[in-house]
Amino acid sequence: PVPADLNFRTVDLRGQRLTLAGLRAAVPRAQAGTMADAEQKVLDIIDAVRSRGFEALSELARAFDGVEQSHPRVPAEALAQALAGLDPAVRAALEESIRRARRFADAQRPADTDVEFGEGAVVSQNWVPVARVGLYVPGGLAVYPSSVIMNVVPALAAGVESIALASPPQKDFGGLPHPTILAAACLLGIDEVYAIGGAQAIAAFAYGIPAAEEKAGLDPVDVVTGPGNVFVATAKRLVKGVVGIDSEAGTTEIAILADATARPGLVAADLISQAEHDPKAASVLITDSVDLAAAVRVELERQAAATKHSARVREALSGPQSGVVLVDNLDQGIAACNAYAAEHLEIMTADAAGVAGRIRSAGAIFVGDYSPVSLGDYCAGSNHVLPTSGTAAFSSGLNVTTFLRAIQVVNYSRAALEAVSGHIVSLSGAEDLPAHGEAVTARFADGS
Ligand code: HSO
Ligand code: ZN
Repeated sequence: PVPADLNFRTVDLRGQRLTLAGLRAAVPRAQAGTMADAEQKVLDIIDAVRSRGFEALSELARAFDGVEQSHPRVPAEALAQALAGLDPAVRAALEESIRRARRFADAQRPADTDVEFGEGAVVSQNWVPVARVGLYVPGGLAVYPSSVIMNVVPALAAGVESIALASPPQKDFGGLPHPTILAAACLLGIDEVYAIGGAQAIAAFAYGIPAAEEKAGLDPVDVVTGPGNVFVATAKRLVKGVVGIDSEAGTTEIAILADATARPGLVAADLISQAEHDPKAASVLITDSVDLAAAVRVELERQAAATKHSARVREALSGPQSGVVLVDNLDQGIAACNAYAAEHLEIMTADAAGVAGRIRSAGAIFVGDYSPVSLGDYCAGSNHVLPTSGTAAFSSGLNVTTFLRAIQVVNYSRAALEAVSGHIVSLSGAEDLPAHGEAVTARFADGS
């Protein structure tokens, strides 16, 4: 049900000295129940895909996407055709986005390190890409060719050799993913693309699908990444451990920390830009200015009424996950932002860069009036697959290291081992694991 009026709630924290936990509870956030609610449905989907492979995928495509599907692999011709038919302006935009993302991803590659503890005592750390990844690109309420770039570019920069992509089948496009998604994949040289949506795509990547009759199988991957709705985020959480995942990139969130100097029309436009993704999207304004809050409210009413996806936007802004948080001053505002750990945090204050430097938790930070989240969504060079629902407190946005492992390599000479052999024997004795020590002393025994 779409609310008749916009109901952007107010949370007044002024005069309260809240602890981190208190702040976390006070700032609006989607009820923790959302994922638990999705969990049983997602478990059923994962089970079905694991046990019945292609048969389950085609049933799910019929039920969720309304398409008939005998095999989800997108034919090579369809990829080439989509690129040939791509609007030149969109192609130019995708190309610029790719260039920037690539430069930033290349710059993120960590260097291998060697440490020499003495002559002939060398330990190294080598960054090695995973062998195969499965990248998910959403396509429910909107289609996301930009997410193809955000997933694929860091994987390529990491040196991953086998890359598979999945995106939901679209009824209007003959059961294939949206043509702009196929075109973006083709631009990036990705040819293994599947028309599989939601949790079933994550399950297919994690467990693989065995070849059946004449149907080619889908090899399991090592890492699954990509943004998605609550079902995709829940599925990733459930397969974690079987495969690696990036952060939990669920329903979009924007928080804006603004003071009296902020421009209300821009604050409202940015809150609405992310509310447009999903009726469950979160748009939070944190401010020490009652006047700004009032002016933003007026702008939200005006702009939300006029925008294309008005119903969705109004529902998102009116949900319990959205609202304005009033704080005493910027210090309290910064504390609230750090507690909330937004996926996207915009700073619209005097000295925005100084304030941004004091933020400790956010998926990505957008500094000043000319760095809106939309810039990061499409063309900043940064990644838009970012941790949501507070997981920015311990995880990072998608980047090159998502696809790398750090392997430690130990290479000691005889003399270097001998120099520490006494310590090893002492510690192996202390742990009552004498065979550990004997493995070392055996190397120095007579005749060895
Ligand atoms: N804001 C979304 C990404 C996106 N926006 C794609 C538009 N297209 C999650 O960060
Ligand atoms: Zn967006």
